Amino acid sequence: MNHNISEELFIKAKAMIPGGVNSPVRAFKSAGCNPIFIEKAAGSKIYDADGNEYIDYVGSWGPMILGHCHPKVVEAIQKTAASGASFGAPTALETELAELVCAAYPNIERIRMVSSGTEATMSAIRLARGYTGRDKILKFDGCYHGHADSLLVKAGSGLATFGVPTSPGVPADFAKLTLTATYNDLANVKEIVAANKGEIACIILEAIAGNMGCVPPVAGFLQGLREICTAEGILLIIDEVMTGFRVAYGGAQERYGVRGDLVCLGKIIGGGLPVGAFGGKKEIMDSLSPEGGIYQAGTLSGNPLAMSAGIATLKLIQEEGFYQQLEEKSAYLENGLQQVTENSSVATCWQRVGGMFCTYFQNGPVNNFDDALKSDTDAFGRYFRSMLDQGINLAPAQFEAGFMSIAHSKEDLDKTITAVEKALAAV
Ligand code: KE4
Repeated sequence: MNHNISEELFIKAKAMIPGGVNSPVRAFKSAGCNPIFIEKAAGSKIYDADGNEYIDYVGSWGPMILGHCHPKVVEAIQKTAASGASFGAPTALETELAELVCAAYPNIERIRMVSSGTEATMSAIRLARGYTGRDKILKFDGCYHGHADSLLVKAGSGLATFGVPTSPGVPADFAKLTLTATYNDLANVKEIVAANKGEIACIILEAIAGNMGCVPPVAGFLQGLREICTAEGILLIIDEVMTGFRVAYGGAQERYGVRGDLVCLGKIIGGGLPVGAFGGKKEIMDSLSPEGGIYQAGTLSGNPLAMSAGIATLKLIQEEGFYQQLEEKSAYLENGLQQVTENSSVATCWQRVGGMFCTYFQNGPVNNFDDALKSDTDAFGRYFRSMLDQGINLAPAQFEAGFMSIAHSKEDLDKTITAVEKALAAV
């Protein structure tokens, strides 16, 4: 494939934008090649600046569950834009999207819109701290909840239960308030909670960890966290920015039957436009300004354009049979890939929940971040580049999830399966 124009655009971008991208993963560093610059998209396809066509399994990192440029979503955005993009004042559209989301999540009695997943989790954590009067939080290694300071933290060394920054610019004293545990390890959570009794405001997790590939919760893990939080007065924050409306209309909480005290959402509820949200029990949410004293705000929070895209998207995906179709497409791809990989000498492990999935380059299984780190990331890079060259756009990093859309056709899936066979030979 010819990428001359993308290469030129990358050089120009790097002259103005750090790394040439507005979000690091887009730079393809983990893929071992320069990024493609996208010019347009439609359905399951994206098209780069050189006119190359790709079957897209990134889908803007999850939002494009309907496929790109769904006519009804485009129409909703165009119609709203003709009346004004943003007013900095309340609109009925915000309440309409709030009603749709709350109808899908019985544990969300009140919800506030923001403009990114990071804002949603950052705000939920401040709310949990203000509501409980406690300062410490607990997260899981390998889970990503956006780039707020409290969340760019990893386990401290040795027996230290406090966290240390994963990024320069996060004060050590701040990171110390973030405890980190091993995903899917309830015993580890119990020992950390016991060592910090009465001091933890919240436990935050991805109910399906989509930022270390695709790691489902083991049986009893979510329920165990729920019981610990209830017993200890800790708020359980379930970050469904990625899984919300992805693995079921009611997200991972519908799938696994465990309810958080607070829920964070994003991606699909914006239909590709900037929307995040956090919500939960009225008693907790009403602690937020202007009702309560916990401050949280945003100029473009709930803006009409983004609300319109989200409303149009949720109305379409709540239609009868949508998730059954998505499951059938995802299972078809999985079965095809399993057959191909069974005949390959390359060690791979495929993990999937609904329309999100990951191919790990190792034998697996992957139940936590330490497991995920055993993957052969060089092999992933060679595989990724071969798939891209064959017109398949995968998530450009081993520790990311891929996403199915309802627009992917059987022809797309068959082409993908064939491409995998050739790509594994290149690994
Ligand atoms: P944003 O601030 O990027 O909108 O959302 C942060 C976030 C929060 N919670 C979860 C579970 C998430 O997956 C994310 C963001 N996901 C990544 C993809 N792994 C976004 C891609 C990127 O950073 O460019």
